[in-house]
Amino acid sequence: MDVSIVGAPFSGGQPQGGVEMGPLRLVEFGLANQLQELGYNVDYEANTDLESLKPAEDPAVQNLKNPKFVSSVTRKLAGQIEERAKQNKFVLTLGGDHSVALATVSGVFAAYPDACLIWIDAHADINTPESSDSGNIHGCPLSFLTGLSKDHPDFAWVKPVLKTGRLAYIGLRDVDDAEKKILKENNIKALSMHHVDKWGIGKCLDICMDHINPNRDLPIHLSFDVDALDPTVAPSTGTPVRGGLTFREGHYICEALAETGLLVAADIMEVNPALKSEESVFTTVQVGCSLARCCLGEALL
Ligand code: DIR
Ligand code: MN
Ligand code: MN
Ligand code: MN
Repeated sequence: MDVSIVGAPFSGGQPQGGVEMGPLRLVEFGLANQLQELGYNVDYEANTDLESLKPAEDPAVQNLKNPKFVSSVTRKLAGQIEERAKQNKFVLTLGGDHSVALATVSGVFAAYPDACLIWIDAHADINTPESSDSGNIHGCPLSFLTGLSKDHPDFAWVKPVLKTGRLAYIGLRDVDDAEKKILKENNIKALSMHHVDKWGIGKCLDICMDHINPNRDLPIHLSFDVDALDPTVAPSTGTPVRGGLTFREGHYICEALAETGLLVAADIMEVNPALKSEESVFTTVQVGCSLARCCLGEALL
């Protein structure tokens, strides 16, 4: 399989600058060459022109900040991702903040309508415009993608491609009250760090897969927010939360999904090279690259 790396150098879904430098740092670290060494043909679209989509004025609409900028960037990236997925390429999207999942899930599910989504994150990212306290769109993509939010004018283009029964989470530990209600009411498989402690990462992933991919025959999309990892493992990220996944637990998820042979796309999101020390940035970029390689089978014997 060929791999298409799609850079998403974008920070408009949240207030902290720097996360738009994530993709370039991951690529400068050697990610494309590393994947070539695993035997893949690799192409890379850097998308260095996203700033040109920034409107002169972009006031909050229904409480969401930068709606026009986020919408036009994610809409553009969704088209690129769909095109590559339809060419049977493994699409590896590098964030950028997690609002970019509006693009990755829209694009991947346009190519694979029966896919399922595994979301690795400290946060549930399923706020509606109404429920979001922050107004940051990186906390909302899943409410649009599942159709739980549907009347925001700037996101009318986002189709409800994701059934709630095809979504599962691992790593949660900072979930808003309104999001807890949404997860419960929609019966979404949501495993927190408590479940990882209780059952171990292997059983947690099996439980998720039994729910969203019971016959192990559906394509899988992984969206990995590096803040799912413990801040000691991935310090340079915008909203770190203590008590996260270990280095091995994070890698296990990627390795086990690669092992299924069903993984068709992965997102490595929220690497912010402007935060913390240069050593922290190195650690975070290094782990981001290593997760991506494991998604593509590096650790399989
Ligand atoms: C919070 C934090 N739930 C929000 N979300 C974050 O802003 O909606 N997501 N940090 O990654
Ligand atoms: Mn996230
Ligand atoms: Mn997060
Ligand atoms: Mn946030």
